Amino acid sequence: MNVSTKIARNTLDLSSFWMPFTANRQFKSQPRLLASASGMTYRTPEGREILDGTAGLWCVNAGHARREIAAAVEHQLMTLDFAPTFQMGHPLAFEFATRLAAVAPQGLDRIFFTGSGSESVDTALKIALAYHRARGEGQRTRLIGRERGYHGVGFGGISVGGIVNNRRVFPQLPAVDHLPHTHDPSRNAFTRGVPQHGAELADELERILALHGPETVAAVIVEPVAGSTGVLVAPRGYLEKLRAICDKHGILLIFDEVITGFGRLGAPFAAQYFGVTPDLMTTAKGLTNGVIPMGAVFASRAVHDAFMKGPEQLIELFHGYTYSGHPAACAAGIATLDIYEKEGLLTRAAELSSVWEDAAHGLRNSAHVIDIRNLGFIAGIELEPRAGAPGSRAYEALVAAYEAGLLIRVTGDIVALSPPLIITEGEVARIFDTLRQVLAKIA
Ligand code: PXG
Repeated sequence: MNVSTKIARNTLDLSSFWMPFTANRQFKSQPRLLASASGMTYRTPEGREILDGTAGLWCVNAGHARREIAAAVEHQLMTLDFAPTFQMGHPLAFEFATRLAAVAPQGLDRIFFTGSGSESVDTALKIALAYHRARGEGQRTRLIGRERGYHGVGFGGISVGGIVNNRRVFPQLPAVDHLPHTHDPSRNAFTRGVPQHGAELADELERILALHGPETVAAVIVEPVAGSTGVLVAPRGYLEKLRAICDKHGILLIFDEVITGFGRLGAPFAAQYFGVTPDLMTTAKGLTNGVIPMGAVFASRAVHDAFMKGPEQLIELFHGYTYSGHPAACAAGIATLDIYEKEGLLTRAAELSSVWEDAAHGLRNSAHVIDIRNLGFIAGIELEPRAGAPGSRAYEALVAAYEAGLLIRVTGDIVALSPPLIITEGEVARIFDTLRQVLAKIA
């Protein structure tokens, strides 16, 4: 047992760490700690096993403690720990980009590295604006997001995002509008996989474009499956319609694949799953199996090549991060891709998705459940909110699940599940059996 697993809860000072997206005082009065992890399983400091139903935060797609990744990172740190990528280069960044281009949706083979999903989103929005400027259409300054969208916490991301609590306190980019969200329980409740109803909601884009003038719009950004706001799957035909409307008006389409990328739906990316190719795609999380922070924006040749004009000694895009293409992150990413390829993980969710789907929908008659949604290795289980106390029931489910040995995520009164892609059929059953018992126990 290593040092961290020996730290008992009551000997640890919790006061200095200001925790992100957490009710700090509530947490610190009743902490839930994870001290080590391997494969599908976390362990608490006391050594209790917690089955990882969420791949950490939708990121540990190849499972925990992968020796190959750790070895690659250690080797890289002792070979080249850091090197700038501004006006300099190191081999691994080029190698990783080439490897990513090979699994990318057709044509999205120009890769810009970032440090996180939020940075990927802000990078993609800036590339879209600069792309139009480079083509002599600098009047295209407007960005369109969607209600209930989550695109991280940068000022760009919260502006195009559609989560009210993430927006209300902070100033927004000035020229942004939002599509309506696609969640329609009156027609789509308990849908297995892609919902049948709602493609017509994409037509709202035409209305928004008519209002602002389509020639003022730079880009539309959506998640193919909204994760953070509770597993909202794009309805059948919806993404195709967005693609067609963007093409008609010369607007770039951005898919935010921070969650759906790297095998979550049973294809390498949602673009391939849905058969719709965006112009820009944002990723992070599963890019490095979550173990070293990194993001990447995939751009089409057309977008990239629009910048490669003018005098060759001039910087084409005034944007980048100290950690763009960090050597240790590239090493982790290449080792992660090796695992994904060797173990077939980028398509494994397709093989087991019916097992996952049946198990998820097996909760249909469980206590409090008012909707179940799923795609690939994602499930959303919506609970009836308590009158006057929205979110309290799901929060209690989170606490009870942790006590019962299962890690879940909750958002509002929705339970979200997204296990590592290495999950076995037995572990799928365990997740939903445990959750059924948890739901039966809470009021
Ligand atoms: N876009 C999408 C679609 C995301 O889901 C981000 C951007 C931002 O990524 P970073 O790396 O900056 O956090 C995300 C992040 C949850 C949860 O429980 C989801 C995210 C992060 C934390 C929790 O739903 N997604």
